Amino acid sequence: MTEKNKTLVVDPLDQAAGNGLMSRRLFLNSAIAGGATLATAGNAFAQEAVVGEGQEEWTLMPGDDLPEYGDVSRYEKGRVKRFVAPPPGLATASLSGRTPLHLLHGTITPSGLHFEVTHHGIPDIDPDRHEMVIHGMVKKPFKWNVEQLENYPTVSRQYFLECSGNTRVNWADPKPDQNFMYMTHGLVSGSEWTGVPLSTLLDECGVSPDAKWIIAEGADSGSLARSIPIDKALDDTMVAIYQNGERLRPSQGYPMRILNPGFEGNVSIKWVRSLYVTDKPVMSRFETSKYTDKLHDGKSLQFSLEMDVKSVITRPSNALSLEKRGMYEITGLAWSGRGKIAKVEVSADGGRTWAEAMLEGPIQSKMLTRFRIPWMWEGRPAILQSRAIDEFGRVQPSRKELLAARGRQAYYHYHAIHSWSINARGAVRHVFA
Ligand SMILES: Nc1nc2c(c(=O)[nH]1)N[C@H]1C(S)=C(S)[C@@H](COP(=O)(O)O)O[C@H]1N2
Ligand SMILES: [Mo]
Repeated sequence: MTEKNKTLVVDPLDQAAGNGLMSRRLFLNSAIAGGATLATAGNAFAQEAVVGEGQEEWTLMPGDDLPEYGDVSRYEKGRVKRFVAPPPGLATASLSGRTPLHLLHGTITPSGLHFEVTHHGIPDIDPDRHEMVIHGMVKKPFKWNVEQLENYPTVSRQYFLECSGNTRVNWADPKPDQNFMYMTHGLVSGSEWTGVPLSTLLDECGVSPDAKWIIAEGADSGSLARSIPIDKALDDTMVAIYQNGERLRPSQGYPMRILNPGFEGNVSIKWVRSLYVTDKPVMSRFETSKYTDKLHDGKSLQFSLEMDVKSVITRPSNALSLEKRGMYEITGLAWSGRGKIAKVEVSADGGRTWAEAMLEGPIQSKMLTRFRIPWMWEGRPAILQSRAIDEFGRVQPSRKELLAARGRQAYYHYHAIHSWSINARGAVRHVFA
């Protein structure tokens, strides 16, 4: 195919919304399907030149020995997390590393790239000297080390984890943040978590019928503590010991952590050492001065634990500009703290018209869902947006709607529609639309 006839003639019937959005089925059922029609297609090559000369050195000699624990290719070492420096002068500084969502495909975040938030650094825990105890309003307190937990019947489930501070720069900024998207959205990741349902362990201890809360506390130096409602603890909370098939990474809570699916990340206590069963919340600093939500009237919401319905386009994004006109795939991630994603709509004209994106299955409750839709970019300016809807009919709000409802003094739980503007040269910027 020559460069010239690569320009695609698109059947108007395949158009699904304004400014070039195509039917989500286009790549599936069209005669024009295939890499050659994409603007990002590879280079043409002259057949004769390939054989024989100019052989690369790796084709000429035996390769390396086998590693005991595999690492990524040395050419991939630049695909790393990004850190946000704590404000200067803080004694106990929180650190966070953000997942480079724009460099990943699928829905599972490689363990080494899982985002992390730690308020007191990463403790170096010897698993032989670490135990978790359940005590308080129980018939019989028990404690377990990781070996003992591993002998229980475990469950493996895929869940997203999101810090409620994710995307918080978008609350107040007078100007949209132009850092690459992991700075705005990189505090969310998806994993397969394996662990023991907390209900199994609570059962063994015999929880009092008057119990209402469980206070989970970590073994890090600041012993972060949060209160978990008993209904959640008896529903799907787990004590996770594996992540993506391997023992937890130190950053994620090695050797054991609480995982509260769909809840704000802060409640999923890492390095957990104590679960205290009680009838009232602990009112720790992390559920009073932090992780509460200021409202218009000066009052604050407390225990706003469930994460909202949210989505973001990861490609194209401000880290990945468009090089030429033609057909692209718009793709991104959607999630809801309450259940499954039911639908994602995409707009290329700043929200005037919307087309339904294809959701990649199996769609799992409280897990990232990938969406895709073909887009014909003719070189005109565009504003790309995605809007997620969950199985309970919750719709991701526009920025305007969210600010009207919550005001600008809010800090956590920003989840509005995110907008990428594309100019005639294909450069992508974050805009408030
Ligand atoms: N013990 C302990 N647990 C913790 C934290 C912490 O600093 N200490 N940070 C919390 C916060 S704010 C978040 S968002 C999640 C992040 O989990 P991750 O680092 O595995 O992504 O862990 C939570 N659990
Ligand atoms: Mo967090």
